[in-house]
Amino acid sequence: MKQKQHFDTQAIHSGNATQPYGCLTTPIYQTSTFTFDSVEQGANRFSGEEAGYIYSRLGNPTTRELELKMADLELCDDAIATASGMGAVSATLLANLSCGDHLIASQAVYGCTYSLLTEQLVRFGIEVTLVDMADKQQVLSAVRENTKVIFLETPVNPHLAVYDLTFIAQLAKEHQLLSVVDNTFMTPYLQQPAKFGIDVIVHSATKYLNGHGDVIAGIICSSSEQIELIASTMIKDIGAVLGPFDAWLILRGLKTLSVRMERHCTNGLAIAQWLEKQPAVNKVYYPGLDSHPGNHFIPEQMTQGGGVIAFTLNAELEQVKGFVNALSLFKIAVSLGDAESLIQHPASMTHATYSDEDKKTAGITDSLLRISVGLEHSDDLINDLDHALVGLSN
Ligand code: LCS
Repeated sequence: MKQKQHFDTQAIHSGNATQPYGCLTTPIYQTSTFTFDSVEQGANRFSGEEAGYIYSRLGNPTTRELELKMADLELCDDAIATASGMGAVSATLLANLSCGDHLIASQAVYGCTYSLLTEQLVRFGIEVTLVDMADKQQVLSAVRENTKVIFLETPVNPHLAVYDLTFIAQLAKEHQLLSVVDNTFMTPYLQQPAKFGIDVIVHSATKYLNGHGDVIAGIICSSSEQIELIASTMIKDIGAVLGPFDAWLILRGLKTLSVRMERHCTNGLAIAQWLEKQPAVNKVYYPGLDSHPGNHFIPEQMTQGGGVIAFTLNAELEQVKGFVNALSLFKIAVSLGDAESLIQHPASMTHATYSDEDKKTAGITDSLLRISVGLEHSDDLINDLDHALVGLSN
C-alpha cells in the first residue's frame, strides 16, 4: 500500500513522472503539437483508442504534471490547468450552467468574478443570485427549482469573511447542486475544501501556488468526470489553456509552498496583531485574529489565517491615499501571494467593477485597504507601516 505522505513531501514529489535522461526536474515540453507514427495512430489518439498527446491545447506533459500534483494536493481525482484564475472560474461555471439555469454566489468575491457573474453570465440567460454566505437562512431561501451551482470564496477577497464549507457542501448535496469553492487565498496547504465535501476547487495559480509574481494561471480540481467535462468542452472549445512554461514555473513554486505559506502566516498574524493596536486603524480583518468572526473556523476548516489582511483607517480618502503613497517596502500593486509585500485599494482597484450599492453590501468602503504580506522580515514591514501611519497623524 502506498504510504500516506505529509503535505510538504507531496508538494515536492506527487504527480512527478519518470523523466528522460534522469532529469531531476520536469522538462519544459515547449511544443504546440505532437507527431504521430502513422495516420492510423493519429486517428486512434483522436478517438481515444490510444492514449497519448495530440496538441498542447488538449494536453501537454509539463502541464499534466502540474495537474496531477494539484489533484493530489487538493484531495481530488483530477485537475485541469487554465490560462488564468478567471479562466478556471469561467470554465467551471460555463461548463455546468446553461441558459435558464440559476447560480447562487457570494455577494463578496474578487472584482472580475463579480463582473463575470453580474455582466457576462446573464448575457447567456443564466440567472444569478448574490447572497451573504454567512446568513444560512438567506442561502437556503435562494435555492430554486433551476439552481444548479453554488459558488463562493473563503476567505473572501477583499475583506476575508470566512464561510462554513460543511454547511455549503451539505446544502449542495441535499439540493443536487454543484458546490464550487475558490481556494486561492488559502491554497491546499491551509485548507482542503474536498475534505468537507466540496465538489470543485478553483484557484488563481497566479498567487500563492506560483508564489513569485511572474505568471498568470489557474487550476480546477475535482472528480474525473467533472474535469473531463470541463476539459472536453470549455478548454477544448473555448481554449483558456495554460502554456507549458507557465506550468513549469508553478511546478517550481509548489516545491516551496509549505515553507512560504508558513512565513506568510506568521508575518500575517504579527502584522494583523500590530495593526489592531494602532489608534489610527479602525478595523482589521484577518481570520487569524481572535476578534475575527471567522476565527472559530481555525484550525478545523483552515489551519491558519493566511497572508492577506484588510483594514480600514480612521481617515478620509485623501489621507488613506497619502498613507499608501508613503509606504516604501509595500509595493502599490494588485495581486497577492508574492515574496514582495503588496498593498492596494479595493474600492478603486480590484473591486472597481462593483456597483456602488453592491460595494456597500459587500463592505468595500473607501477607507478599506488590502495588504498581501510577503516573505520579508515582519519587523521591517511593521516599521514601514508605522512610518506611514505617523505621517497620517501629522
Ligand atoms: N479568484 C480570486 C480569489 C482572485 O483573487 C483572483 C485574482 C482570481 C480568482 C482571478 O485570477 P487571475 O485570473 O488574476 O489569475 N485576484 C486578484 C487580486 O486580488 N488582485 O489582482 C488579481
